[in-house]
Amino acid sequence: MVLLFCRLGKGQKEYVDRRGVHVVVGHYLGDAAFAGHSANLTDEIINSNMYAPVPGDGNDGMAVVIPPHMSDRMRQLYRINRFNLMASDRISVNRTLPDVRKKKCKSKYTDLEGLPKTSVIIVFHNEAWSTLLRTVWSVINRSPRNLLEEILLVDDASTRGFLGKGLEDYIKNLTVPTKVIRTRKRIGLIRARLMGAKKANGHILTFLDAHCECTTGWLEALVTRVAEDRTRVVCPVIDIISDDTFAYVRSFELHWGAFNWDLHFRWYTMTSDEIIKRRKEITEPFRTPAMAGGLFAMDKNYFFEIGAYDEKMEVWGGENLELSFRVWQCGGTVEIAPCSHVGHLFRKSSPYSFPGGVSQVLYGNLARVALVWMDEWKEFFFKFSPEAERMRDKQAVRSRIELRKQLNCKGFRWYLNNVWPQHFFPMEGRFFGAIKHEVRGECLEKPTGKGSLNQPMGPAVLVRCTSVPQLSQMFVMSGEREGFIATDESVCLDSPDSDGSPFPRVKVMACSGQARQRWKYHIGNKTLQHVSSGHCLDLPRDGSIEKGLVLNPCVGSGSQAWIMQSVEWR
Ligand code: LR7
Ligand code: MN
Repeated sequence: MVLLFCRLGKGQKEYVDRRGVHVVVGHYLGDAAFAGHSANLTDEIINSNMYAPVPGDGNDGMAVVIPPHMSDRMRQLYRINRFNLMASDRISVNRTLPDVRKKKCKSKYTDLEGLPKTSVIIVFHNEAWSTLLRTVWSVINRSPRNLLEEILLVDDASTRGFLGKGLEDYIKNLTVPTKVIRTRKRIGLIRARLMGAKKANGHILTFLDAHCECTTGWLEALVTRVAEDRTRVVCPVIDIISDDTFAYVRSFELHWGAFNWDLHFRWYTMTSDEIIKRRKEITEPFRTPAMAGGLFAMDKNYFFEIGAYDEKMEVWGGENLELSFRVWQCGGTVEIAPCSHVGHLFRKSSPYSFPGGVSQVLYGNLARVALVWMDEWKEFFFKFSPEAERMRDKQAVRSRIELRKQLNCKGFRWYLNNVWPQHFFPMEGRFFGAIKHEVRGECLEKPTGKGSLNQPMGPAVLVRCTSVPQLSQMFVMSGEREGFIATDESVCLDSPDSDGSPFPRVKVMACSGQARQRWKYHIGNKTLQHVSSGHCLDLPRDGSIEKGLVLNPCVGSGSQAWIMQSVEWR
Protein backbone atom coordinates (compact mmCIF):
# COMPACT_ATOMS: atom_id res chain seq x y z
CA MET A 1 0.00 0.00 0.00
CA VAL A 2 1.23 3.46 -0.75
CA LEU A 3 0.47 6.54 1.18
CA LEU A 4 -0.61 9.21 -1.14
CA PHE A 5 0.67 12.64 -0.46
CA CYS A 6 0.39 15.74 -2.41
CA ARG A 7 3.37 17.99 -2.51
CA LEU A 8 2.37 21.58 -2.87
CA GLY A 9 4.94 24.11 -3.90
CA LYS A 10 5.09 27.63 -2.58
CA GLY A 11 2.38 29.77 -4.07
CA GLN A 12 0.69 26.88 -5.74
CA LYS A 13 -2.96 26.28 -5.35
CA GLU A 14 -4.53 22.91 -5.36
CA TYR A 15 -7.56 22.96 -7.57
CA VAL A 16 -8.54 19.37 -7.77
CA ASP A 17 -6.69 16.81 -5.88
CA ARG A 18 -6.89 13.25 -6.88
CA ARG A 19 -3.97 11.13 -5.68
CA GLY A 20 -5.45 12.14 -4.38
CA VAL A 21 -4.60 13.73 -7.35
CA HIS A 22 -2.79 16.44 -8.09
CA VAL A 23 -4.06 19.02 -10.22
CA VAL A 24 -2.16 21.70 -8.56
CA VAL A 25 -1.92 24.73 -10.68
CA GLY A 26 0.59 27.53 -10.67
CA HIS A 27 -2.03 29.88 -9.39
CA TYR A 28 0.53 32.51 -8.44
CA LEU A 29 1.24 33.17 -12.09
CA GLY A 30 -2.40 33.25 -12.96
CA ASP A 31 -3.75 31.53 -16.00
CA ALA A 32 -0.88 32.86 -18.07
CA ALA A 33 1.26 30.11 -16.65
CA PHE A 34 -0.68 27.69 -18.77
CA ALA A 35 -0.50 29.61 -21.97
CA GLY A 36 2.72 28.11 -23.18
CA HIS A 37 6.13 26.95 -22.26
CA SER A 38 9.02 28.75 -20.69
CA ALA A 39 11.00 30.89 -23.03
CA ASN A 40 14.04 28.69 -23.45
CA LEU A 41 12.03 25.67 -24.39
CA THR A 42 12.22 26.15 -28.14
CA ASP A 43 9.65 24.76 -30.50
CA GLU A 44 12.37 22.52 -31.78
CA ILE A 45 12.81 20.91 -28.38
CA ILE A 46 9.09 20.61 -27.79
CA ASN A 47 8.41 19.12 -31.19
CA SER A 48 11.31 16.80 -31.39
CA ASN A 49 10.33 13.23 -30.96
CA MET A 50 12.85 12.26 -28.34
CA TYR A 51 12.22 8.55 -28.47
CA ALA A 52 15.51 6.77 -27.79
CA PRO A 53 14.93 3.91 -25.38
CA VAL A 54 17.67 2.38 -23.29
CA PRO A 55 17.28 -1.41 -23.35
CA GLY A 56 15.87 -2.72 -20.10
CA ASP A 57 15.18 0.67 -18.53
CA GLY A 58 11.91 0.73 -16.60
CA ASN A 59 11.20 -2.93 -17.23
CA ASP A 60 8.98 -4.65 -14.73
CA GLY A 61 7.76 -1.21 -13.71
CA MET A 62 11.10 -0.25 -12.19
CA ALA A 63 12.18 3.32 -11.63
CA VAL A 64 14.48 4.93 -14.19
CA VAL A 65 17.70 6.48 -12.94
CA ILE A 66 19.02 9.35 -14.99
CA PRO A 67 22.82 9.66 -14.98
CA PRO A 68 23.91 12.82 -13.13
CA HIS A 69 25.57 14.40 -16.15
CA MET A 70 22.18 14.50 -17.89
CA SER A 71 20.25 16.19 -15.14
CA ASP A 72 20.22 19.68 -16.68
CA ARG A 73 18.72 18.37 -19.85
CA MET A 74 16.35 16.23 -17.81
CA ARG A 75 15.05 19.27 -15.96
CA GLN A 76 14.61 21.19 -19.17
CA LEU A 77 12.59 18.39 -20.75
CA TYR A 78 10.55 17.97 -17.56
CA ARG A 79 8.87 21.30 -18.17
CA ILE A 80 7.35 20.34 -21.50
CA ASN A 81 4.81 17.90 -20.08
CA ARG A 82 5.36 18.44 -16.36
CA PHE A 83 6.79 14.96 -16.03
CA ASN A 84 10.20 13.41 -16.55
CA LEU A 85 10.12 13.09 -20.31
CA MET A 86 13.70 11.88 -20.44
CA ALA A 87 12.86 9.00 -18.12
CA SER A 88 9.77 8.17 -20.15
CA ASP A 89 11.70 8.24 -23.42
CA ARG A 90 14.31 5.86 -22.04
CA ILE A 91 11.62 3.24 -21.35
CA SER A 92 10.45 0.98 -24.14
CA VAL A 93 6.86 1.56 -25.24
CA ASN A 94 6.59 -2.17 -24.70
CA ARG A 95 8.01 -2.27 -21.20
CA THR A 96 7.03 -5.20 -19.01
CA LEU A 97 4.99 -4.69 -15.86
CA PRO A 98 4.41 -6.99 -12.92
CA ASP A 99 1.05 -8.71 -12.59
CA VAL A 100 -0.12 -6.76 -9.57
CA ARG A 101 -3.44 -8.49 -9.05
CA LYS A 102 -4.38 -10.45 -5.97
CA LYS A 103 -3.73 -14.17 -6.54
CA LYS A 104 -7.43 -14.98 -6.53
CA CYS A 105 -7.96 -12.72 -9.54
CA LYS A 106 -5.98 -15.03 -11.77
CA SER A 107 -8.70 -17.64 -11.77
CA LYS A 108 -11.49 -15.09 -12.01
CA TYR A 109 -12.80 -13.67 -15.29
CA THR A 110 -11.28 -16.49 -17.32
CA ASP A 111 -14.36 -17.48 -19.27
CA LEU A 112 -14.32 -14.95 -22.07
CA GLU A 113 -16.56 -16.96 -24.39
CA GLY A 114 -19.26 -14.78 -25.91
CA LEU A 115 -18.19 -11.55 -24.24
CA PRO A 116 -18.71 -8.39 -26.26
CA LYS A 117 -15.81 -6.35 -27.65
CA THR A 118 -14.74 -2.93 -26.56
CA SER A 119 -13.46 0.16 -28.25
CA VAL A 120 -10.69 1.76 -26.25
CA ILE A 121 -10.94 5.54 -26.48
CA ILE A 122 -7.93 7.65 -25.63
CA VAL A 123 -8.21 11.42 -25.92
CA PHE A 124 -5.14 13.59 -25.87
CA HIS A 125 -3.93 17.13 -26.23
CA ASN A 126 -0.19 17.53 -26.86
CA GLU A 127 0.70 14.27 -25.17
CA ALA A 128 4.31 13.09 -25.31
CA TRP A 129 5.07 10.39 -27.85
CA SER A 130 6.45 7.83 -25.44
CA THR A 131 3.61 8.06 -22.89
CA LEU A 132 0.91 8.00 -25.58
CA LEU A 133 2.40 5.04 -27.40
CA ARG A 134 3.12 3.17 -24.19
CA THR A 135 -0.58 3.52 -23.37
CA VAL A 136 -1.47 2.08 -26.75
CA TRP A 137 1.04 -0.77 -26.51
CA SER A 138 -0.02 -1.66 -23.01
CA VAL A 139 -3.55 -2.11 -24.34
CA ILE A 140 -2.35 -4.22 -27.25
CA ASN A 141 0.05 -6.33 -25.22
CA ARG A 142 -2.16 -7.00 -22.26
CA SER A 143 -5.71 -7.30 -23.60
CA PRO A 144 -7.23 -10.51 -24.94
CA ARG A 145 -7.46 -9.85 -28.66
CA ASN A 146 -11.04 -11.14 -28.85
CA LEU A 147 -12.23 -8.48 -26.40
CA LEU A 148 -10.72 -5.63 -28.40
CA GLU A 149 -12.66 -4.09 -31.22
CA GLU A 150 -10.37 -1.15 -31.90
CA ILE A 151 -8.34 1.67 -30.39
CA LEU A 152 -9.50 5.21 -31.07
CA LEU A 153 -7.05 8.02 -30.51
CA VAL A 154 -8.85 11.35 -30.36
CA ASP A 155 -6.46 14.21 -30.92
CA ASP A 156 -7.87 17.36 -29.34
CA ALA A 157 -6.08 19.87 -31.56
CA SER A 158 -2.52 19.05 -30.59
CA THR A 159 0.09 21.36 -32.03
CA ARG A 160 3.08 19.05 -31.80
CA GLY A 161 4.37 17.91 -35.17
CA PHE A 162 5.04 14.29 -34.29
CA LEU A 163 1.38 13.75 -33.38
CA GLY A 164 0.42 14.48 -37.00
CA LYS A 165 1.34 12.28 -39.92
CA GLY A 166 4.04 10.55 -37.88
CA LEU A 167 1.41 9.12 -35.59
CA GLU A 168 -0.83 8.10 -38.45
CA ASP A 169 1.99 6.23 -40.16
CA TYR A 170 2.99 4.54 -36.94
CA ILE A 171 -0.44 3.15 -36.09
CA LYS A 172 -0.91 1.60 -39.53
CA ASN A 173 1.40 -1.22 -38.51
CA LEU A 174 -0.30 -2.10 -35.25
CA THR A 175 -1.99 -5.47 -34.90
CA VAL A 176 -5.16 -3.99 -33.44
CA PRO A 177 -7.20 -1.68 -35.68
CA THR A 178 -6.27 1.81 -34.52
CA LYS A 179 -7.55 5.15 -35.75
CA VAL A 180 -6.67 8.75 -35.14
CA ILE A 181 -9.65 11.05 -35.00
CA ARG A 182 -8.94 14.77 -34.94
CA THR A 183 -11.02 17.62 -33.62
CA ARG A 184 -10.92 20.74 -35.79
CA LYS A 185 -10.21 23.00 -32.89
CA ARG A 186 -9.61 22.49 -29.19
CA ILE A 187 -12.85 21.12 -27.79
CA GLY A 188 -11.70 19.85 -24.41
CA LEU A 189 -11.53 16.30 -23.15
CA ILE A 190 -15.27 15.94 -22.56
CA ARG A 191 -16.39 16.70 -26.10
CA ALA A 192 -13.35 14.85 -27.45
CA ARG A 193 -14.44 11.68 -25.63
CA LEU A 194 -17.93 12.18 -26.96
CA MET A 195 -16.56 12.39 -30.47
CA GLY A 196 -14.68 9.13 -29.93
CA ALA A 197 -17.75 7.45 -28.46
CA LYS A 198 -19.87 8.41 -31.48
CA LYS A 199 -17.34 6.86 -33.83
CA ALA A 200 -16.85 3.70 -31.78
CA ASN A 201 -17.83 0.31 -33.21
CA GLY A 202 -17.42 -1.70 -30.01
CA HIS A 203 -20.34 -2.83 -27.89
CA ILE A 204 -18.52 -1.44 -24.86
CA LEU A 205 -16.64 1.83 -24.49
CA THR A 206 -13.45 1.84 -22.44
CA PHE A 207 -11.88 5.22 -21.77
CA LEU A 208 -8.26 5.83 -20.82
CA ASP A 209 -6.09 8.90 -20.36
CA ALA A 210 -3.20 9.19 -22.79
CA HIS A 211 -0.54 8.38 -20.16
CA CYS A 212 -1.71 5.08 -18.74
CA GLU A 213 -0.30 1.57 -18.63
CA CYS A 214 -2.64 -1.40 -18.43
CA THR A 215 -1.57 -4.49 -16.54
CA THR A 216 -2.41 -8.15 -17.05
CA GLY A 217 -6.10 -8.90 -16.57
CA TRP A 218 -7.19 -5.29 -16.61
CA LEU A 219 -9.74 -5.65 -19.39
CA GLU A 220 -11.26 -9.04 -18.58
CA ALA A 221 -12.66 -7.78 -15.28
CA LEU A 222 -14.08 -4.59 -16.79
CA VAL A 223 -15.73 -6.23 -19.78
CA THR A 224 -17.15 -9.13 -17.79
CA ARG A 225 -18.79 -6.85 -15.25
CA VAL A 226 -20.33 -4.62 -17.91
CA ALA A 227 -21.49 -7.62 -19.93
CA GLU A 228 -23.23 -9.08 -16.87
CA ASP A 229 -25.18 -5.88 -16.28
CA ARG A 230 -25.29 -3.11 -18.85
CA THR A 231 -26.07 -0.45 -16.27
CA ARG A 232 -22.74 -0.95 -14.52
CA VAL A 233 -20.00 1.59 -15.01
CA VAL A 234 -16.79 -0.16 -14.07
CA CYS A 235 -13.48 1.41 -13.12
CA PRO A 236 -10.09 -0.22 -12.61
CA VAL A 237 -7.98 0.33 -9.54
CA ILE A 238 -5.75 3.24 -10.49
CA ASP A 239 -2.09 2.63 -9.75
CA ILE A 240 0.54 5.31 -9.86
CA ILE A 241 3.19 5.92 -12.47
CA SER A 242 5.68 8.25 -10.88
CA ASP A 243 6.15 11.54 -12.72
CA ASP A 244 9.79 11.61 -11.61
CA THR A 245 10.99 8.04 -12.20
CA PHE A 246 8.16 6.31 -14.06
CA ALA A 247 8.17 3.60 -11.42
CA TYR A 248 4.91 1.67 -11.38
CA VAL A 249 3.49 1.81 -7.88
CA ARG A 250 0.60 -0.41 -6.95
CA SER A 251 -2.02 1.40 -4.89
CA PHE A 252 -4.35 0.28 -2.16
CA GLU A 253 -7.38 -1.49 -3.54
CA LEU A 254 -9.93 -0.46 -0.97
CA HIS A 255 -10.21 3.25 -1.57
CA TRP A 256 -13.38 4.49 -2.98
CA GLY A 257 -14.01 7.75 -4.75
CA ALA A 258 -16.18 10.61 -3.62
CA PHE A 259 -15.67 14.38 -3.29
CA ASN A 260 -15.31 17.23 -0.84
CA TRP A 261 -17.47 20.26 -0.09
CA ASP A 262 -15.91 22.10 -3.02
CA LEU A 263 -16.82 19.18 -5.34
CA HIS A 264 -13.25 18.13 -5.85
CA PHE A 265 -12.77 14.43 -6.33
CA ARG A 266 -11.20 12.58 -3.39
CA TRP A 267 -10.23 9.07 -2.41
CA TYR A 268 -11.45 7.95 0.99
CA THR A 269 -10.79 4.74 2.87
CA MET A 270 -13.55 2.26 3.51
CA THR A 271 -14.76 2.11 7.06
CA SER A 272 -13.16 -0.63 9.15
CA ASP A 273 -16.44 -2.59 9.16
CA GLU A 274 -16.53 -2.68 5.42
CA ILE A 275 -12.91 -3.79 5.17
CA ILE A 276 -13.59 -6.64 7.57
CA LYS A 277 -16.72 -7.61 5.66
CA ARG A 278 -14.71 -7.77 2.47
CA ARG A 279 -12.02 -10.08 3.81
CA LYS A 280 -13.78 -13.12 2.41
CA GLU A 281 -14.29 -11.54 -0.97
CA ILE A 282 -11.33 -9.30 -1.60
CA THR A 283 -11.59 -9.65 -5.35
CA GLU A 284 -15.26 -8.67 -5.59
CA PRO A 285 -15.99 -5.32 -7.21
CA PHE A 286 -17.33 -2.69 -4.83
CA ARG A 287 -19.56 0.30 -5.37
CA THR A 288 -18.11 3.76 -5.35
CA PRO A 289 -20.02 7.03 -4.99
CA ALA A 290 -17.90 8.65 -7.70
CA MET A 291 -15.27 7.85 -10.28
CA ALA A 292 -11.96 9.58 -10.85
CA GLY A 293 -13.01 10.24 -14.40
CA GLY A 294 -10.45 9.05 -16.88
CA LEU A 295 -10.53 5.29 -16.67
CA PHE A 296 -13.77 3.32 -16.99
CA ALA A 297 -15.74 0.94 -19.13
CA MET A 298 -19.43 1.11 -19.91
CA ASP A 299 -21.97 -0.28 -22.34
CA LYS A 300 -22.06 1.95 -25.40
CA ASN A 301 -25.83 2.03 -25.82
CA TYR A 302 -26.30 2.67 -22.14
CA PHE A 303 -23.79 5.51 -22.35
CA PHE A 304 -25.93 7.26 -24.94
CA GLU A 305 -29.25 6.31 -23.35
CA ILE A 306 -28.44 8.05 -20.15
CA GLY A 307 -27.13 11.18 -21.78
CA ALA A 308 -23.46 10.51 -22.71
CA TYR A 309 -21.68 13.63 -21.49
CA ASP A 310 -22.80 17.19 -20.93
CA GLU A 311 -21.64 18.80 -24.17
CA LYS A 312 -21.54 22.22 -22.62
CA MET A 313 -18.68 21.28 -20.33
CA GLU A 314 -15.37 22.82 -21.28
CA VAL A 315 -11.77 21.55 -21.40
CA TRP A 316 -11.33 19.64 -18.14
CA GLY A 317 -13.08 18.82 -14.89
CA GLY A 318 -16.45 18.04 -13.37
CA GLU A 319 -17.51 15.47 -15.95
CA ASN A 320 -16.51 12.65 -13.62
CA LEU A 321 -18.98 13.78 -10.95
CA GLU A 322 -21.63 14.58 -13.51
CA LEU A 323 -21.45 11.07 -14.93
CA SER A 324 -21.28 9.48 -11.48
CA PHE A 325 -24.34 11.37 -10.17
CA ARG A 326 -26.26 10.73 -13.35
CA VAL A 327 -25.54 7.01 -13.44
CA TRP A 328 -26.42 6.54 -9.77
CA GLN A 329 -29.45 8.80 -9.70
CA CYS A 330 -30.84 7.39 -12.92
CA GLY A 331 -30.68 3.74 -11.99
CA GLY A 332 -27.16 2.50 -12.76
CA THR A 333 -24.16 1.79 -10.58
CA VAL A 334 -20.52 2.84 -10.50
CA GLU A 335 -18.02 0.32 -9.24
CA ILE A 336 -14.34 -0.45 -8.91
CA ALA A 337 -13.10 -3.89 -9.95
CA PRO A 338 -10.08 -4.71 -7.77
CA CYS A 339 -8.85 -7.32 -10.25
CA SER A 340 -8.35 -4.62 -12.87
CA HIS A 341 -5.25 -2.48 -12.37
CA VAL A 342 -4.24 0.37 -14.64
CA GLY A 343 -1.38 2.77 -13.98
CA HIS A 344 -1.86 6.47 -14.48
CA LEU A 345 0.86 9.07 -14.66
CA PHE A 346 0.08 11.60 -11.96
CA ARG A 347 1.49 15.08 -12.34
CA LYS A 348 1.83 17.90 -9.89
CA SER A 349 0.48 20.44 -12.31
CA SER A 350 -1.32 20.64 -15.60
CA PRO A 351 0.86 21.18 -18.68
CA TYR A 352 -1.61 22.66 -21.10
CA SER A 353 -3.69 25.81 -21.45
CA PHE A 354 -7.25 26.14 -20.16
CA PRO A 355 -8.83 28.42 -22.75
CA GLY A 356 -11.16 30.71 -20.79
CA GLY A 357 -9.18 30.48 -17.56
CA VAL A 358 -8.58 27.59 -15.15
CA SER A 359 -11.04 28.70 -12.53
CA GLN A 360 -13.77 29.73 -14.97
CA VAL A 361 -13.53 26.43 -16.81
CA LEU A 362 -13.48 24.19 -13.77
CA TYR A 363 -16.07 26.04 -11.70
CA GLY A 364 -18.26 26.59 -14.75
CA ASN A 365 -18.36 22.80 -15.18
CA LEU A 366 -18.93 22.23 -11.48
CA ALA A 367 -21.73 24.81 -11.44
CA ARG A 368 -23.43 22.75 -14.13
CA VAL A 369 -23.07 19.58 -12.08
CA ALA A 370 -24.60 21.29 -9.06
CA LEU A 371 -27.42 22.98 -10.96
CA VAL A 372 -28.56 19.81 -12.66
CA TRP A 373 -28.00 17.08 -10.09
CA MET A 374 -27.62 18.38 -6.56
CA ASP A 375 -31.04 19.84 -5.69
CA GLU A 376 -30.86 21.87 -2.46
CA TRP A 377 -27.19 20.95 -1.95
CA LYS A 378 -26.37 23.17 -4.89
CA GLU A 379 -27.16 26.09 -2.61
CA PHE A 380 -24.63 24.80 -0.11
CA PHE A 381 -22.02 24.57 -2.86
CA PHE A 382 -22.68 28.03 -4.27
CA LYS A 383 -22.90 29.63 -0.84
CA PHE A 384 -19.39 28.62 0.05
CA SER A 385 -17.74 28.62 -3.36
CA PRO A 386 -17.51 32.14 -4.76
CA GLU A 387 -15.74 30.82 -7.87
CA ALA A 388 -18.74 28.65 -8.68
CA GLU A 389 -21.25 31.34 -7.71
CA ARG A 390 -19.64 33.67 -10.27
CA MET A 391 -20.24 31.11 -13.00
CA ARG A 392 -23.75 30.17 -11.91
CA ASP A 393 -25.82 32.50 -14.06
CA LYS A 394 -23.80 31.82 -17.17
CA GLN A 395 -24.97 28.21 -17.41
CA ALA A 396 -27.70 27.06 -19.76
CA VAL A 397 -28.75 23.73 -18.27
CA ARG A 398 -32.33 23.34 -19.46
CA SER A 399 -31.69 20.37 -21.72
CA ARG A 400 -29.81 18.51 -18.98
CA ILE A 401 -32.60 19.10 -16.48
CA GLU A 402 -35.01 17.92 -19.15
CA LEU A 403 -32.91 14.78 -19.52
CA ARG A 404 -33.04 14.19 -15.78
CA LYS A 405 -36.84 14.40 -15.88
CA GLN A 406 -37.13 12.15 -18.89
CA LEU A 407 -34.98 9.49 -17.30
CA ASN A 408 -37.01 9.78 -14.12
CA CYS A 409 -33.91 10.11 -11.98
CA LYS A 410 -33.83 10.13 -8.20
CA GLY A 411 -32.83 13.15 -6.15
CA PHE A 412 -29.57 14.05 -4.50
CA ARG A 413 -30.95 13.24 -1.06
CA TRP A 414 -31.48 9.68 -2.23
CA TYR A 415 -27.92 9.64 -3.55
CA LEU A 416 -26.43 10.85 -0.27
CA ASN A 417 -28.50 8.53 1.89
CA ASN A 418 -28.13 5.41 -0.20
CA VAL A 419 -25.01 5.62 -2.27
CA TRP A 420 -22.84 7.47 0.22
CA PRO A 421 -24.32 7.05 3.70
CA GLN A 422 -20.94 7.97 5.24
CA HIS A 423 -21.10 11.44 3.65
CA PHE A 424 -20.35 14.56 5.66
CA PHE A 425 -22.70 17.01 3.96
CA PRO A 426 -25.26 19.00 5.98
CA MET A 427 -28.80 17.66 5.94
CA GLU A 428 -32.07 17.97 7.82
CA GLY A 429 -31.70 16.25 11.15
CA ARG A 430 -28.03 17.14 11.32
CA PHE A 431 -26.27 19.94 13.08
CA PHE A 432 -24.23 22.19 10.76
CA GLY A 433 -22.23 25.11 12.05
CA ALA A 434 -19.45 26.26 14.34
CA ILE A 435 -18.46 24.67 17.64
CA LYS A 436 -17.49 27.43 20.02
CA HIS A 437 -15.93 27.31 23.46
CA GLU A 438 -18.19 29.36 25.69
CA VAL A 439 -15.52 30.86 27.93
CA ARG A 440 -12.69 31.38 25.46
CA GLY A 441 -15.08 32.42 22.68
CA GLU A 442 -12.94 30.51 20.21
CA CYS A 443 -13.96 28.00 17.57
CA LEU A 444 -12.92 24.52 16.60
CA GLU A 445 -11.01 24.47 13.34
CA LYS A 446 -10.09 21.85 10.76
CA PRO A 447 -6.36 21.14 11.16
CA THR A 448 -3.96 22.16 8.42
CA GLY A 449 -1.70 19.14 8.86
CA LYS A 450 -2.07 16.34 6.35
CA GLY A 451 -2.51 12.64 6.89
CA SER A 452 -2.57 9.83 4.38
CA LEU A 453 -4.71 10.39 1.29
CA ASN A 454 -3.96 14.05 1.82
CA GLN A 455 -6.77 14.33 4.35
CA PRO A 456 -6.44 16.98 7.06
CA MET A 457 -5.19 15.61 10.33
CA GLY A 458 -4.01 16.97 13.65
CA PRO A 459 -4.97 17.91 17.17
CA ALA A 460 -8.39 19.52 17.69
CA VAL A 461 -7.49 23.15 18.23
CA LEU A 462 -9.34 26.36 18.97
CA VAL A 463 -8.78 29.54 17.01
CA ARG A 464 -10.49 32.90 16.77
CA CYS A 465 -13.96 32.51 15.26
CA THR A 466 -14.31 34.04 11.80
CA SER A 467 -16.80 36.89 11.49
CA VAL A 468 -18.57 35.24 8.57
CA PRO A 469 -18.99 31.49 8.58
CA GLN A 470 -16.11 29.77 6.86
CA LEU A 471 -15.94 26.14 5.88
CA SER A 472 -12.72 25.61 7.82
CA GLN A 473 -14.75 26.18 11.02
CA MET A 474 -17.89 24.36 9.96
CA PHE A 475 -18.70 20.95 11.41
CA VAL A 476 -21.51 18.53 10.82
CA MET A 477 -22.96 16.35 13.51
CA SER A 478 -24.53 13.31 11.93
CA GLY A 479 -27.53 13.57 14.23
CA GLU A 480 -29.17 16.63 15.74
CA ARG A 481 -27.53 16.03 19.14
CA GLU A 482 -25.61 12.81 18.79
CA GLY A 483 -23.40 11.16 16.21
CA PHE A 484 -20.04 11.67 14.63
CA ILE A 485 -18.70 15.20 14.30
CA ALA A 486 -17.18 15.60 10.86
CA THR A 487 -15.84 18.31 8.69
CA ASP A 488 -14.82 18.62 5.04
CA GLU A 489 -12.66 15.86 3.53
CA SER A 490 -14.26 13.16 5.67
CA VAL A 491 -12.38 13.81 8.86
CA CYS A 492 -13.95 13.37 12.29
CA LEU A 493 -13.43 14.42 15.87
CA ASP A 494 -11.73 11.44 17.43
CA SER A 495 -9.85 10.42 20.52
CA PRO A 496 -7.50 7.61 19.61
CA ASP A 497 -6.10 7.06 23.12
CA SER A 498 -9.42 7.36 24.89
CA ASP A 499 -9.27 3.80 26.20
CA GLY A 500 -5.78 4.06 27.73
CA SER A 501 -4.33 7.40 28.70
CA PRO A 502 -5.86 9.27 31.67
CA PHE A 503 -6.27 12.60 29.86
CA PRO A 504 -6.54 11.61 26.22
CA ARG A 505 -6.08 14.25 23.55
CA VAL A 506 -8.79 14.90 21.02
CA LYS A 507 -7.81 14.81 17.37
CA VAL A 508 -9.27 15.29 13.95
CA MET A 509 -8.69 12.16 11.88
CA ALA A 510 -10.16 10.23 8.97
CA CYS A 511 -13.75 9.24 9.71
CA SER A 512 -13.73 5.52 10.34
CA GLY A 513 -17.20 4.73 11.60
CA GLN A 514 -15.71 3.48 14.86
CA ALA A 515 -17.56 3.98 18.12
CA ARG A 516 -14.81 6.20 19.49
CA GLN A 517 -15.84 8.87 16.99
CA ARG A 518 -19.31 9.26 18.50
CA TRP A 519 -20.25 12.33 20.53
CA LYS A 520 -23.31 13.53 22.36
CA TYR A 521 -24.23 17.15 23.05
CA HIS A 522 -26.05 17.93 26.29
CA ILE A 523 -28.00 21.14 25.93
CA GLY A 524 -28.43 21.52 29.69
CA ASN A 525 -24.81 21.86 30.78
CA LYS A 526 -23.46 22.39 27.23
CA THR A 527 -21.04 19.50 27.42
CA LEU A 528 -19.86 17.50 24.45
CA GLN A 529 -19.58 13.97 25.69
CA HIS A 530 -17.39 11.36 24.08
CA VAL A 531 -19.77 8.42 24.00
CA SER A 532 -17.47 5.40 24.29
CA SER A 533 -15.43 6.76 27.23
CA GLY A 534 -18.20 8.84 28.79
CA HIS A 535 -15.76 11.76 29.21
CA CYS A 536 -16.23 15.33 28.09
CA LEU A 537 -14.47 17.60 25.63
CA ASP A 538 -12.34 19.97 27.69
CA LEU A 539 -9.41 22.38 27.69
CA PRO A 540 -6.18 20.81 28.93
CA ARG A 541 -5.74 21.64 32.62
CA ASP A 542 -2.03 22.33 32.20
CA GLY A 543 -2.75 25.08 29.68
CA SER A 544 -1.06 23.27 26.78
CA ILE A 545 -3.90 24.33 24.52
CA GLU A 546 -1.72 24.37 21.41
CA LYS A 547 -1.42 20.60 21.71
CA GLY A 548 -5.16 20.35 21.35
CA LEU A 549 -8.27 19.67 23.39
CA VAL A 550 -8.57 16.73 25.76
CA LEU A 551 -11.14 14.45 27.37
CA ASN A 552 -11.77 14.79 31.09
CA PRO A 553 -14.38 13.34 33.43
CA CYS A 554 -17.56 15.34 32.92
CA VAL A 555 -18.05 17.96 35.62
CA GLY A 556 -20.02 20.58 33.69
CA SER A 557 -17.49 23.30 34.46
CA GLY A 558 -17.00 26.37 32.28
CA SER A 559 -14.06 24.77 30.55
CA GLN A 560 -16.39 22.01 29.35
CA ALA A 561 -19.08 24.34 27.99
CA TRP A 562 -19.56 24.44 24.23
CA ILE A 563 -21.92 26.38 22.04
CA MET A 564 -23.16 24.60 18.95
CA GLN A 565 -23.77 27.57 16.68
CA SER A 566 -25.95 26.56 13.75
CA VAL A 567 -25.33 28.10 10.36
CA GLU A 568 -27.81 28.22 7.49
CA TRP A 569 -26.38 26.06 4.74
CA ARG A 570 -28.69 26.78 1.83
O1 LR7 B 1 -8.40 20.06 -23.44
C1 LR7 B 1 -8.03 18.92 -23.19
N1 LR7 B 1 -8.15 17.96 -24.13
C2 LR7 B 1 -7.75 16.67 -23.93
O2 LR7 B 1 -7.88 15.84 -24.82
C3 LR7 B 1 -7.49 18.56 -21.93
C4 LR7 B 1 -7.10 17.25 -21.73
N2 LR7 B 1 -7.20 16.33 -22.71
C5 LR7 B 1 -6.79 14.95 -22.48
C6 LR7 B 1 -5.42 14.77 -21.87
O3 LR7 B 1 -4.41 14.75 -22.86
C7 LR7 B 1 -5.56 13.45 -21.14
O4 LR7 B 1 -5.29 12.36 -21.96
O5 LR7 B 1 -7.68 14.41 -21.52
C8 LR7 B 1 -7.03 13.46 -20.74
C9 LR7 B 1 -7.21 13.81 -19.25
O6 LR7 B 1 -6.51 14.98 -18.93
P1 LR7 B 1 -5.44 15.02 -17.74
O7 LR7 B 1 -4.56 13.85 -17.83
O8 LR7 B 1 -4.81 16.35 -17.74
O9 LR7 B 1 -6.41 14.87 -16.53
P2 LR7 B 1 -6.03 14.35 -15.03
O10 LR7 B 1 -5.47 13.00 -15.11
O11 LR7 B 1 -5.31 15.39 -14.37
O12 LR7 B 1 -7.48 14.33 -14.38
C10 LR7 B 1 -8.56 13.54 -14.14
O13 LR7 B 1 -9.68 14.44 -14.16
C11 LR7 B 1 -10.09 14.89 -15.42
C12 LR7 B 1 -11.25 15.80 -15.15
O14 LR7 B 1 -11.82 16.27 -16.26
C13 LR7 B 1 -10.44 13.74 -16.32
O15 LR7 B 1 -11.56 13.05 -15.86
C14 LR7 B 1 -9.24 12.80 -16.38
O16 LR7 B 1 -9.53 11.72 -17.21
C15 LR7 B 1 -8.91 12.36 -14.98
N3 LR7 B 1 -7.87 11.39 -14.90
C16 LR7 B 1 -8.07 10.24 -14.21
O17 LR7 B 1 -9.14 9.92 -13.74
C17 LR7 B 1 -6.87 9.38 -14.05
C18 LR7 B 1 -6.75 8.89 -12.68
C19 LR7 B 1 -6.83 10.00 -11.68
C20 LR7 B 1 -6.98 9.45 -10.38
C21 LR7 B 1 -7.09 8.98 -9.31
MN1 MN C 1 -4.34 12.06 -16.66
